[in-house]
Amino acid sequence: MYTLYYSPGAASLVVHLTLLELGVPFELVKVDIEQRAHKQPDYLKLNPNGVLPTMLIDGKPHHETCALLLLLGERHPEAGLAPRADDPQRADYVQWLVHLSATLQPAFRLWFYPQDAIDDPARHEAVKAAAQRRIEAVFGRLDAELAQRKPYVLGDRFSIADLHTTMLMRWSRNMPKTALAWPNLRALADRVRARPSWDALYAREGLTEWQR
Ligand SMILES: N[C@@H](CCC(=O)N[C@@H](CS)C(=O)NCC(=O)O)C(=O)O
Repeated sequence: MYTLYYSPGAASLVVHLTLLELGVPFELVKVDIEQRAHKQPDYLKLNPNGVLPTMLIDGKPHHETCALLLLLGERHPEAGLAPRADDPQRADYVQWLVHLSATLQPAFRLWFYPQDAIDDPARHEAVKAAAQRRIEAVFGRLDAELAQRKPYVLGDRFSIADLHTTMLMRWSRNMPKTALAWPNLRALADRVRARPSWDALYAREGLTEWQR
């Protein structure tokens, strides 16, 4: 049994979407970021980093988006959303997920939280400009890779890597250049956004922007 601690649209979104795609039972607990509930002792006991997501797996708390995605894929091989350890596509799958989490996601963090990098508010715009350059560079490279593999990250095979890519694309929706400007990324996001899980996610998280 899974319990996902989430905030609408946050990094928890891709874990939520993966749970919906897997069709497994789970519970949701909304964490009020505005009220800083994720920095309170009760939540910090679950996730000492004070960030979303956290997921209870059989009652035990775990965190880190990429780790949760890898775990879910492995725990439900019958769903076919992650290549198994002996599958030739496994290496590309793990590489793509880790690249998103280790390179693109931290650049987005700088865009959304420039105060992580530097206290002086007068320099936040410069931090955001650097983050934007990094984000656009990654999207450019991912688009070029997708051009070789399309329509999905693993070619013909749909996987959790497509969900993660689409969530991070969504985060660019209010940036000067959104991820939809890259044609292969856009085609991928359109496929993901056409799935019933996407509408279910929007209904359950109360989201509206960037649904289609
Ligand atoms: N490395 C973590 C980062 C998670 C993260 O930065 N979550 C953001 C939401 S997208 C958060 O909790 N922000 C609130 C804050 O930092 O105060 C992961 O991948 O799970």
